[in-house]
Amino acid sequence: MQILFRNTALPISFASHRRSIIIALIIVSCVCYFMTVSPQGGYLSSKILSTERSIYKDSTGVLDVEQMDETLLDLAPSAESKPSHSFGNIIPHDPSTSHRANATLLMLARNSDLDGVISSVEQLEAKFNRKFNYPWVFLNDEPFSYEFKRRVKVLTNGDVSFGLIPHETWVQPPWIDEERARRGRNMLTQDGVIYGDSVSYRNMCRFNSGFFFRHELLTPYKWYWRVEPDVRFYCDLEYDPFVFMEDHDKIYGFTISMPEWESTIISLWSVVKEFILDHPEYVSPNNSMSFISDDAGDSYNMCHFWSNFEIADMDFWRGEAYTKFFNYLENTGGFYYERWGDAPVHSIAAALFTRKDQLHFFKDIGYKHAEFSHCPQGRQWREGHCSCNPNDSFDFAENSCLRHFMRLDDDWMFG
Ligand SMILES: Nc1nc2c(ncn2[C@@H]2O[C@H](COP(=O)(O)OP(=O)(O)OP(=O)(O)O)[C@@H](O)[C@H]2O)c(=O)[nH]1
Ligand SMILES: *[C@@H]1O[C@H](CO)[C@@H](O)[C@H](O)[C@H]1NC(C)=O
Ligand SMILES: *[C@@H]1O[C@H](CO)[C@@H](O)[C@H](O)[C@H]1NC(C)=O
Ligand SMILES: *[C@@H]1O[C@H](CO)[C@@H](O)[C@H](O)[C@H]1NC(C)=O
Ligand SMILES: [Mg+2]
Repeated sequence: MQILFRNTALPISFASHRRSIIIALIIVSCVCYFMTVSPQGGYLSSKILSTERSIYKDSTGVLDVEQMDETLLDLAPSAESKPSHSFGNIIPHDPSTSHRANATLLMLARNSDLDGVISSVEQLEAKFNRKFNYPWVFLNDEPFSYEFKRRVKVLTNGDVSFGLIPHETWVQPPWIDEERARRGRNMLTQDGVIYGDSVSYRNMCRFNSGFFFRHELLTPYKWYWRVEPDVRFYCDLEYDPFVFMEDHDKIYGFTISMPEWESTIISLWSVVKEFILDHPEYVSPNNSMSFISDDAGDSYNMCHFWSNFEIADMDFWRGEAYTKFFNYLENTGGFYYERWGDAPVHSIAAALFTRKDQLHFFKDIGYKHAEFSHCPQGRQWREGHCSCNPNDSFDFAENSCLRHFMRLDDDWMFG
């Protein structure tokens, strides 16, 4: 099953070999169509289709299983779930199946995260991706073990790739003054800040801030959904959030927002302000400054989108504004001298360099990371069959930044 849904497009080099096959398949499809105009509907049609599939395969003997299944799926991409009439159309017009976004699911993980990885993938597959079959990309600063790949690949029908992170985009750069970095780590450790003394956590934050979207396994894609080990997805998602983002001209989607530990980003805001002064041209006239500042940009209020969940447009990170912004931050060494997180870095950029209507609160996606969750309310909770307690949602917490996001609506226009 691993390979069945891998490609929906015919590779051009196979096209001529397949012409006669396609003609034969059109005939098969027509036969299916007439056979399935029957009271039993879709279930019967898929049974017949799979029978036809194997008959056809036996009678040609030249195609391997992978090619065969891809070809059939081109013509009937939703054989299991859609009513029979779609088979008569050859190219189905159902909008839920005919358009897929240029998107991937993404997880950074260690081999030792395997149990948590399986748990997260299992849930996202069951709640969403079983119907959409988006590919997964897993990245690691060390090679994934055979066992890791074997256990993860089996969880999805989508394509799965496992990538190694280039050394120079992961480790502390040689120009960083290690003595100064060590003083910074000691200071945070004394303050009792989580991961205060961790270099690998800093590597991770810097990689997620400036490099993941340039990894060769991600450059083929525009959209990503970031997933972490050991998160929870509470609700069924019946629509495609990537297509939603595309159709509504969105750039960045989140579920939970909260304040950052101030001591991890002591100098970040002053660097941001310098950047804005140097490059006012990148700041959107309809920015979300009031999400990240309570005094019109003088100081940072620490609010950020919690980046362990992100559905976003990598072309924004790859664009001129963010590229210059990241390089500006990188050159200060703040990722190592302090402990700048990818969450405030992403959030500040998304708030300043996009229009506020390009940020999206996925209030219908029930999600939990560590001890914080977002649970949909009312109709969305019922229709999503959500397993979370709607009363237990970080949205209502004193230190949630959701009200800062909501007040963007009040400023002017829409959110
Ligand atoms: N390959 C690799 N992945 C890492 C490393 N450190 C963190 N990650 C991954 O980066 C993401 C964030 O790391 P976490 O340790 O979960 O950090 P966090 O979410 O801020 O903190 P928690 O509340 O502990 O989850 C997760 O997907 C981790 O699996 C590392 O050293 N190597
Ligand atoms: C997907 O998006 C990436 C990044 O924008 C782009 O380079 C690539 O050509 C796109 N692929 C398709 C099939 O549109
Ligand atoms: C900003 O919002 C205003 C008010 O809705 C709108 O008229 C204007 O076109 C927007 N500007 C940009 C650059 O999007
Ligand atoms: C949620 O809170 C309300 C009011 O406090 C209470 O009446 C209700 O029973 C709670 N629901 C659940 C599912 O806990
Ligand atoms: Mg985590």
